[in-house]
Formats: sequence, C-alpha cells, structure tokens
Amino acid sequence: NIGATLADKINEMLSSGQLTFYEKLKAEIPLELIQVLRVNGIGPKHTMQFYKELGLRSVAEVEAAAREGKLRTLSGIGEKSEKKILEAIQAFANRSDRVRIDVAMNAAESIISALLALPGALHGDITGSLRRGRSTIGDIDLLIASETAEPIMDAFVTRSDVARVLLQGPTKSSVELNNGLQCDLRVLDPQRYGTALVYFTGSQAHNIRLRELAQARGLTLNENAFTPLKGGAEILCESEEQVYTTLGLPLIPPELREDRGEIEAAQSGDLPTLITQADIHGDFHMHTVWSDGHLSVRQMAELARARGLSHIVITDHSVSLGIANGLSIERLHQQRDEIRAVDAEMRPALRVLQGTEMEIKTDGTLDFPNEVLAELDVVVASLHSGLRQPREQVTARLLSAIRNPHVDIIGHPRGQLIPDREGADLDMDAVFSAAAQTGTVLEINANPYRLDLDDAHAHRAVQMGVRLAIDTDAHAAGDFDLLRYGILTARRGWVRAADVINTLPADEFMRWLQSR
Ligand code: DGT
Ligand code: CA
Ligand code: CA
Ligand code: ZN
Repeated sequence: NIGATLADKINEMLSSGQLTFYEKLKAEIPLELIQVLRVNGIGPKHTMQFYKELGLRSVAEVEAAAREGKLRTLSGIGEKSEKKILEAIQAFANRSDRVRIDVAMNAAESIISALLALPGALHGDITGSLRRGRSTIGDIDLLIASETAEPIMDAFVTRSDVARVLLQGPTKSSVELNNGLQCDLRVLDPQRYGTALVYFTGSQAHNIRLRELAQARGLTLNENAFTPLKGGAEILCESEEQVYTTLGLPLIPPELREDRGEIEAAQSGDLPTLITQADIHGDFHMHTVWSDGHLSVRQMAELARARGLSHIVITDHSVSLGIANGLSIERLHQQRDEIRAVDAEMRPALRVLQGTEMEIKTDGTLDFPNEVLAELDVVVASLHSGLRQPREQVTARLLSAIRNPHVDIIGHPRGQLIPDREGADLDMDAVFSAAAQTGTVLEINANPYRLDLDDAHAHRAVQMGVRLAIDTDAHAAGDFDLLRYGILTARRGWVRAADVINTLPADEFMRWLQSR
C-alpha cells in the first residue's frame, strides 16, 4: 500500500531525519489541538472553530473559555452545548491519566525480564493494578527479590526507555518512561518478599481488610512483615501463601483483590476456581482480508492451530459496515466455499466455521435477513454505530438482536473504546435478562481497546444466568496474543470456565450450536 507520494516522504525522513510536509502541518495547526480532538464530545469542526475564532489551543484553554461563557458567543453553540463540552472535558480529565493495560504490560514485561536477567536478581513480579488485571493502569509497579539492590537499581534508571528519574534509593526507585508512564521498582530481601508482594499488588482496599484481619489476630501487617502487637519477633513471609495462611485464608487470586467480597468468600471456602487461558479451546470472533483483517482464512486457521485451538469462527463484517469492507450476501456465499475448503483441509485438528459479525443497524434492524443467517454456523451481532442514541432506543436495538433466534453471540455489547469512548447508555439488566432467557451469549472482547463486557458487567451477567464468550476479535497475527486480557477481565469478574462457551471442546460446541 505504499505509493509514490508516501515513498517520497519516507525517503526524505530517512535521508534528512525531517519531513517538510509534517513541519508545514505543524506550523499551520498547533500540536496541542490534537489533545482537544481527543476529548470525546469535541469534534474537528468545533476544535478548529475554537482555535480560529477564539485562539484556543489546549484543553485547558477550551475549559477556561467554557467556564467564562465565551463558547456560547460562537455561532452554532448555545448555553447547553457549552455545558456539554465542559462535562466532556471533565470526563476526559478523569481518564486521561491512565493507560490501556497492553501499553503498560508491554513496557513492564520488557523491563522486568531485563532486570531479572541481572546477576543477583533472584525472582520478581509485576505488581499493582497491572497484576490485578485492571483495564487501565495508573503506573507500573515492579518488585524484585535480591540481596544486592544497587546494581539492579542502576540498571533500571539508566535504561534507554527512561525519560527521567523521579527518585532513586536503595530499595525504591521511580522513573518516567518515554511514553509518559511512571514505573516504580522496589528491590528487597527474599525473606520479606511475600508481604511486599501482597502489599504492592493491592488493591489498597484489599490491603486494608487484610490489616484488619491481622489486627484481630494480635498482629500488625505492613509491606515488610507481621509484627506482634504485644512486641516480640517479626513474622517474615517469603511467599504470598504464607501471608494468607497467617491470616487463616487460602491464597486469593490477584484479580479478585478489590474488596468486592473476596475476603468473605475466602473465609467461607467459596472462592471461585477462575477461568485460565488453558481452558480456552475456541475463538468465535475474528476477521480476514474478506473484510478488514490482514490475513487470509487459511493463515488465520494456521495461526489458531499453532496456538492449540480446536475450532474457530471466521466473522467478517457485514455489508452495512462499508468502512470495514463489509460482506454482501453474495460475497458471504463466495467466502463460504473458501472456509469449507480450509475446514476440510484442517480437520480433525481444527474446525473452521463460517460466521458473520453482523451490524445491528441504527434503525434497529439487522443487516442480513433470517434465511441468510440460518445458513451461517455462528452469528455474532454487534453495534458499531448509533452508540450515542438515548437509552431506550439503543437498548431496544440490542434487545431485538438478542431475541433473534439466529443470533448466537453479541459482540462487545457496550461499544466502549478505552480510554476515549464510553459505552452506549444501555439498560444492562434488561440486556442480561433477555440474554439469559434466550440463551444468547454475551462477549468479553479481549482486545485491550475494548475489554467489553468489563469485569463488573461480566460478573453481573453470570449471576443473572448469562453465558459468556471470550474472543480476540483478531484482525492480524499478533492479535491472538490479546486473549490474555480477556481472561484477566473475566477473572476480575469472578468468571469460571463453565461460564464461558469457549471452554467447550469442539464436538460439544458443535452440539451446542445444533441445540440452538
Ligand atoms: P494504579 O497504579 O492507579 O493503576 O493502581 P495501583 O493499585 O497499582 O496503585 P499504586 O500504584 O498507587 O500502588 C500499588 C499498590 O501499593 C496498591 O495497589 C496498594 C499499595 N499501596 C499504595 N499506597 C498505599 C496506601 O497508602 N495504603 C495501602 N494500604 N496500600 C497502598
Ligand atoms: Ca500502579
Ligand atoms: Ca505505583
Ligand atoms: Zn470484530
């Protein structure tokens, strides 16, 4: 896809390290304006209007102007839209200091694996919200056990991905990475590793509960040790198990440590056995070059087989999503021949089924008629447009898809995009009860931009009797790796293997399809 114009620009950058076109654009449009565009609710038209007519270049300047009532002096902007813009800026401020989990995970894994390769580093973990699997991360927290902290700290603060050192000490250092993320490293004695790992994994709310339990046993608990209140020798814990055992509890998985009932469940022996990546046998949502994917049906199948999956469903977009090259009925039929051929070739190691990711259109109708849906092995239905419709309208659209007997799975039900777009204003309890009633499966989309359903909704859905799917929505080879984020999200939602249809072996999955 590289033409002459783009090739010229690449050549210019390679030879001069500069790009005239980019410099010209930068002179025309201040870079900060891009930040204004990122506010969900201020589009390109308003961004340029604020800049040209009022000289507003940054989110802060737009916010100040809105507060002073200056925006409403512009044509097409009233008091009401000014208030909406202010609300949008506030929502933006609330989330822009956190990054997507995959951004933090990639940085954290490369840093900790380099540090663990140093002599003297015994073992270590990624801790904090990243270990708990939150969908967005405030900062990275790393922990390493070692008796010689200094060389590890030195290696950490002199890394090439470090923009500045915020703090360097014998046991704790903090840096800001080139991508703006903060990363904290603690290095401590292996004998005290367990208490530190529990402490820095958090959450803070969970830690507070643990401290209360310690106190009830006559102990104080901090990151270093348990200490008897009456005085006496510290109790050191090398491992997390020892910390929980000292409190009379089984080990609580990190994803549950949010004080959302996990302490009580641990006390009564009711901790769920959470789903793991190894439980997954099938993936029911992925794209190929037929729509907006990068690989062929065969390439996707080969990647899936290499990952040990036993069945996949190819779900290219449907005709209304023109921007993603959605398939007409005719192309859907052509694609079937190709999928059947790959399936025949790959059997019995891998089953390759034909599905669709069908648009639920803005008027609430579905993109394909029922007789076309009946020919498909699996139907995933998704909302991609009209996400800002009023609650009744957007909920009704989703409910009609759920109630269609040919629809098997609802893809990324809320349509959120992390961190910039909130999900549709859906009546989730109505969605869950309809899905439970019809046996329609709701997806946890594993793409870190989506993670939709989120942890809390996944939990609620399962409680209401809904079955879930965890799908990668893969568009390219590396996307199969994203499954881990879907699994983390599910685990945060207390989801067990039995709650998820991807854990069925291929033959049971085929029987499940036939029973629908
Ligand atoms: P984040 O970074 O906002 O995504 O969330 P966390 O959970 O990683 O929070 P962070 O980085 O401030 O601290 C890491 C862990 O250290 C946190 O989960 C619990 C523990 N911690 C930090 N400060 C406190 C505190 O003041 N009290 C208690 N009990 N624990 C704390
Ligand atoms: Ca953190
Ligand atoms: Ca931190
Ligand atoms: Zn998709």
